[in-house]
Amino acid sequence: MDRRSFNRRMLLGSATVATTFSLGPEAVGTVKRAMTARDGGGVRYIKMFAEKLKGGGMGYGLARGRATVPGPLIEINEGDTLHIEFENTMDVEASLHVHGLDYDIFEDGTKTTRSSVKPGGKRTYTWRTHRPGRREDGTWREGSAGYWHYHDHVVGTDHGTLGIRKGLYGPVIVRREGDLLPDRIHTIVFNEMMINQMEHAGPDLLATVGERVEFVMITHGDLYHTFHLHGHRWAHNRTGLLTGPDDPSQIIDNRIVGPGDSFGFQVIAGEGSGPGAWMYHCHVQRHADHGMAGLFIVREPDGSVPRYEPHQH
Ligand SMILES: [Cu+2]
Repeated sequence: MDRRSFNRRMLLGSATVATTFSLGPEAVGTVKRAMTARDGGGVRYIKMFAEKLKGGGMGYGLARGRATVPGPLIEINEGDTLHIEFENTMDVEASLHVHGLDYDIFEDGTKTTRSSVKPGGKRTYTWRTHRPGRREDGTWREGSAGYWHYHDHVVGTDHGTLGIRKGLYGPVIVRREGDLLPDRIHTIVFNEMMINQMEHAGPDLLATVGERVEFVMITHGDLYHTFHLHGHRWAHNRTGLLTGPDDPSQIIDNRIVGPGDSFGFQVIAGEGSGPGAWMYHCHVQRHADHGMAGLFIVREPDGSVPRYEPHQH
């Protein structure tokens, strides 16, 4: 197959061609099945460190000296319990506060519940999750599955305002059994006028055409924004995916987001639109003009990205 026909067929979204690409010619004719999340119910242990970064920032990391902004992705399944041994290596009190999950009152990462950690101190936070199900009164109870996030709640003020501004936040994904697993995950955090703590430009996010790419989008700070992605769209529901032909969810490519919000979705990179350096940005014009924009770089299978070439006459 020459490259031109290969790419054209890739762009039509044929699962068979995707299999050809990933497994080789002998797999032609087989159907690629997306991997799905398993049921939870496990108990997991991780370590988390809060650290000062060069340049005055702060970040969370899974090991000493490895802090990043955003902090590390925590990915668990509904039913799982997570114990986090948290160590504060900084010279100011810090904490871990999570959205969306279950935790006891003395685990919420605030000073009022004495669940913050002194400089140089340690403590364990326990986060639990639950599957959806029926309550005893017959009403339906939601499950924990969702695109959530964690952040500091004590640095600077009793609401962690300075900690968040300096980078103490990160993504949490709780998956439901059967949820589709992506080929790659990108986290985008709007924080004041920054994207992932970068001023005047967001990070380049890479993918290869045909990959299932998951975005986790979180907002912090004092401003409201809109998140827009070029050339791709998603469903306005828990997963960002339609469950079938009768799913009434609205399809969108632009979503208003405010402080403390988080959501996520999956796209097939370049589906229907092809490879290219697709822009993502805040659609508040003043914010975009300030530099709240980055590129979702969808490469050809050979790694190249189509460039704009002016026509020669
Ligand atoms: Cu904005």
